[in-house]
Amino acid sequence: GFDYPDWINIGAELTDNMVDRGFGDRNALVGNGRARTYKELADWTNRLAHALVEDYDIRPGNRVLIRSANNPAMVACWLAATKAGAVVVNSMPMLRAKELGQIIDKARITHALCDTRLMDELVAAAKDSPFLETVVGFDGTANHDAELDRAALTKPVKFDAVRTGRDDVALLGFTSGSTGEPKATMHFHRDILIIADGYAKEVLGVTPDDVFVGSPPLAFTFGLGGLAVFPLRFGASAVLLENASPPNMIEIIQRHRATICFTAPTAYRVMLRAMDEGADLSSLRAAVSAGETLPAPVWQEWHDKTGKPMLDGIGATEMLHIFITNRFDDSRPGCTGRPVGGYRARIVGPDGQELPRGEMGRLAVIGPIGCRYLDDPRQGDYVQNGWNLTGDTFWQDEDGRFHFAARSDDMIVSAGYNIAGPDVEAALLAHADVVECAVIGAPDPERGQIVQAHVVLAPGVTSDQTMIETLQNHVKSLIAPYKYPREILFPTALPKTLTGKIQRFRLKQDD
Ligand code: 3SK
Repeated sequence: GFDYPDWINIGAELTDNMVDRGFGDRNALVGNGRARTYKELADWTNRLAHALVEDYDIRPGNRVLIRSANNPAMVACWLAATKAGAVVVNSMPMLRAKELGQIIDKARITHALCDTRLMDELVAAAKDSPFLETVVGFDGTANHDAELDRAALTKPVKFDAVRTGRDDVALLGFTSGSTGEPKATMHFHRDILIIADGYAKEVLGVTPDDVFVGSPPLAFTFGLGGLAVFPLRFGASAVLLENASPPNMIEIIQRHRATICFTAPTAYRVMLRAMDEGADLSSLRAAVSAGETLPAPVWQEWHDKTGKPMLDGIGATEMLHIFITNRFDDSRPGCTGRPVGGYRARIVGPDGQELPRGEMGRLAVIGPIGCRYLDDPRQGDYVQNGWNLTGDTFWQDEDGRFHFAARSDDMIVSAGYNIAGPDVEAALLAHADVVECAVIGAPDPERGQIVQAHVVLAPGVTSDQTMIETLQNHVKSLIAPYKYPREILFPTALPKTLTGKIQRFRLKQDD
């Protein structure tokens, strides 16, 4: 089991305590052209925490939204707000006012810390919010030249972190459900330590010499774990990229001799092609793949080229991080592996009964971290008899390894992004020329799935390439651009039940 003191504050745990343990002079975070040691990170977050409390009146339990791309300032704001006892919601820079508004209202956000380059959409969302009182800008570049940075400048470098209980909520991780209604998952201070002392220690064996790199946003708990919690828990370092395109990651892996990479299969494919062109990725000792299923040929080619297995894993925002994974000495193509220490997993049928080995069913998992939705009736769907019922269909082989079969619900997983089809439909329907539409995930060799829209146009409107581009741009202007439909088809009608419900499964079958 995991045995922690009654009082822990994860903000202090990952900074001041690391200095006390002798890591002060080692690099913690690298980004935007600058490296910060653990001592610098501790001082920075303490100054920020003073400013948050003294100048912006943040109190324990306040819900604080952070809006930023991946950079050291975002991590510093997260740790500082946590030191001040806040419950933090990290959010992605691509979200627009409508999506931010949903999060703000659901989590009753009172304060927002925002990279000044990303203010517009947040200010628009704040206008409509009855909860959000204070929006403070910080400088996500290395210049420290924004309101919050100036307030922090003159503050002391020591701060007594709020004495939070190990099972006080520290973090709200947002996930969009298949209905498009976002859900907030609550996570305790101790949960954040458990993902490091469980998965990262047991599976990755992180040492202070490790250098982490990767693409998932810190707003996604996959990224927060892999690019902030895991390195900081073990005195290692992370290189944070605002633009983590595969070519940028390849350049950074070579320049910093990165040892552990967290990304999705699409990026590993590009890395394999880059190796053909001479890229030297030999410093990587762990290639972690999650967020979408890892195709067996990618695993195989990686193994052939590097002599090392890839570590495919499955996690969930509900469970905070990865709970089933391959190991360095037990990894196979087309297989997700075995539960992380402390977790049990099984395959269940429609009534929750355990299915025999080899049969496909819903993946259920139980362990030290479980799903706790904030004020959401869907809690009872996800947790039944103590088991967390993920939305994924798996099967278990005779040796006990788990194998992914399909997503069970309507979520589209494209290049590591979870996209709720109904969100895209709502955006399309806001266009005057769209009469009705249905959005599905269509198989795609590069991205796993792509967003495919079936759109019935108003009479007389021409269904040509210009219309496709018009609708794509329209969606990008309303919701986060990564959700736009890469493929748009123009049927004259949609398949429907007698009661008028659109039959999306029939569109999937037609694919
Ligand atoms: O597999 C996922 O989608 C996931 C979600 C949250 C945290 C970690 C992972 C791998």
